[in-house]
Amino acid sequence: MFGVSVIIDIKPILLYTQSINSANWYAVSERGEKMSGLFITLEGTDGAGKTTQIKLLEKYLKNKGYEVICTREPGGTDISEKIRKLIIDPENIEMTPLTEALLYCAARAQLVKQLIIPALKNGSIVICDRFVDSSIVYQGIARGMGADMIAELNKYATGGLVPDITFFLRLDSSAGINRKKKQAKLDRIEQEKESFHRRVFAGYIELCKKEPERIKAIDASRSIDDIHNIIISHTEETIKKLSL
Ligand code: ATM
Repeated sequence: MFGVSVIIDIKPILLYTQSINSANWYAVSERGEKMSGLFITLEGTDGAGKTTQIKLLEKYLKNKGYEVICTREPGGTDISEKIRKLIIDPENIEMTPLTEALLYCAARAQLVKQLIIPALKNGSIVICDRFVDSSIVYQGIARGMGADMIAELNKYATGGLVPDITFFLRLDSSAGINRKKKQAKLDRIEQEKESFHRRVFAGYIELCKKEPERIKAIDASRSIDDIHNIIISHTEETIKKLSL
């Protein structure tokens, strides 16, 4: 149904996919099989409103007759949800940055293999709350592990899968965390100092500049309806552009 872009660091696969149709890039599995779904991710600092927008987009696309699968990171499968608990547990204060980065990768590897790739092969639209970009900004930039190293690690975890569209809900980091603080007990990552969340925000801005084609930044202080309309218009545009 759709063309899906993917960056895979294996040249023969890229050549193979390009030769199928030189006008479009197709998502391919690790073995180079073509996929026909659409992969959308939402990113942002905590409290930016991703969950609300995912629900609205899901409803909109389902009403249009698309098969839609919503998932989240870390999580989305039984195994990945168990890993999530381990990562965000406030008691795990001894967790090293490398352990944390690898656990996010492990949860992601399971989700990609078990749920995302099969759904994309099936022609579904997959909407994922966070993906590799989160690791690049939280672990790579805010924790200081290095964006390139984290990106490289994640290529192994995902087989090189890259979303077709990423919506970055841009909300100043302290505003987001303040919203969260009013809600409930904070998890291990939310408990990080304000300077950490500021680095996350700056990391996202950097990433947006690096990949303006894929990442669409939206001012998250706008109304829910405004944001939803921007998201659906961009999604429709991408569906049209990539449709086969
Ligand atoms: P959610 O609150 O969006 O479900 O994500 C859990 C936390 O994990 C979130 N914390 N805050 N603030 C962001 C963080 N996270 C990473 O640090 N790296 C990642 O790769 C992902 C997917 C999430």
